[in-house]
Amino acid sequence: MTPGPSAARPPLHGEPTLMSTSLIRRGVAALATLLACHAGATVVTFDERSHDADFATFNPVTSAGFSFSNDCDSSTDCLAAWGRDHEYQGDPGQAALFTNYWGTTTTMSRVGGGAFDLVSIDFGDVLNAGASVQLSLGFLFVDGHSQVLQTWLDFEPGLQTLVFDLRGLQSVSWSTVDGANGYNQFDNIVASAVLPEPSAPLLVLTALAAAGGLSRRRHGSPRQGAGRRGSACGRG
Ligand SMILES: [Ca+2]
Ligand SMILES: [Ca+2]
Repeated sequence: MTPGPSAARPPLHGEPTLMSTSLIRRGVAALATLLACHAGATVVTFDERSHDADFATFNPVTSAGFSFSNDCDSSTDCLAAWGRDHEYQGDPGQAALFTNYWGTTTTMSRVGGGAFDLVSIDFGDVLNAGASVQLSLGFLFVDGHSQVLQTWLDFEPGLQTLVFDLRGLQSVSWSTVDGANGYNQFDNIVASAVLPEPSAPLLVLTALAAAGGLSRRRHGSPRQGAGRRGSACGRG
């Protein structure tokens, strides 16, 4: 018996597949949503370190998938946070971190390594008084090149946002190189991990699987989709 046109068989080499253009379009849209979900940046606030003592010390600090270590000679008290209501607290009611030793360098990298994009960091003087601070920042990129930036902070109490918008960093380091004191306070670091790019075949499979899921749901009974609604990123 000769198979009819609807019988399942693999497409021949060079033969158009049976997938409709609308199905492909839906798959590409689902893929765009998938990729957009990984593009969100994290804000590292250190607020989980807030406390009611005068100050508390740490080193290193990990927060929101990033590691912060300071090169002071001591091992565990190189970084610190003023109490949440302390007059020196750069993030009143919460926590910013500060360098606990004069002239030391703090380095940020991803926990476990890997590339990240850096949007901005809030900086201030350690006493939150508007003292003069000249920062030197060193950016190391995953492709091996580096960049140095020196800048003065403002002379106002409170933190100040420095915007960098740099992509593909391996680490960023900063230290106070001039000014009334050799310390600095930092908070609200906006950064995002760069995830490995899926290979082209995996991208296609992901798009087709997403399109297939949409198609099945479209043809299923209304009850099959009940209780599965969430955000476009599959959370919430
Ligand atoms: Ca904070
Ligand atoms: Ca300031």
